[in-house]
Amino acid sequence: NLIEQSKRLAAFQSVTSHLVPFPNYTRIGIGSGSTVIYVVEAISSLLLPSTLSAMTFYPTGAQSEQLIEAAGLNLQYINKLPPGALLDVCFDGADEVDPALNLIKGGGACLWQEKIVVTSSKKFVCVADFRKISKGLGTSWTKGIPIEVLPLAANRVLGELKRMGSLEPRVRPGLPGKAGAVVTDNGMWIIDAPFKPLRVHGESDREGGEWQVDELAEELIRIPGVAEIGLFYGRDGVQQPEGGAQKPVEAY
Ligand code: DER
Repeated sequence: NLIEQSKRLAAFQSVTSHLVPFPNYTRIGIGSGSTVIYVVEAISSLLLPSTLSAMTFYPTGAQSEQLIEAAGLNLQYINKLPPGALLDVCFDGADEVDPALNLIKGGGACLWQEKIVVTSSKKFVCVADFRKISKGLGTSWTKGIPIEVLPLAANRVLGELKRMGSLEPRVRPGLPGKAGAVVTDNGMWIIDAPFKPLRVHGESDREGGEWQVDELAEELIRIPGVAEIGLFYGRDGVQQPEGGAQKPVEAY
């Protein structure tokens, strides 16, 4: 169908542009979700076996790890990266992309390891089909900003989010067959916190609950009990960690 075709096209285009021309890359990060399945398919089909055998692939969670293994690619974990070393490139999806390439991520509850891998990479290629492009985060992805939290602190965080103007924040329930909350690969819970669409530039209207994306991110990450947030910065975002990228190179 159209959506799957556009995801696959975006994935093949991103690998053609950001990996095929660089056979000397040795460390590649692989994100989580359904679009990244096509990224791994593209990598397996567009690169020579001899090139692939010299590359190592770093996952962002259990699903990503399975993708790498099923494709017969060399698997390694980010904790094996020498301190100060960076991956050459990482590919990951997004739930929503604003004009400054700020992202909502975490629809697949893998945001914590994703942000670690993204910020351990020299280049972050965000693979996002037409549905994800929006004028302000929260416009098309209305489920809320995914926030990874310590289960013990979930109620405290919910209260803080409501105080900040989140509309009905809630702990993400498990799917049928899993009583209770979604438990992430890190043993944590996810809270989805809907806000009014985030402003790309300018300042927040805190009283009105209309936040500017950077200002909201800086408040959310400080709430005690929050492990990581599903807001990733684009080009105009806050200073990137030394050497690591949070800004996607392209949104396809
Ligand atoms: O959970 C995540 O961060 C995923 O990368 C998600 O944002 C993209 O998932 P999709 O490719 O299935 O839309």
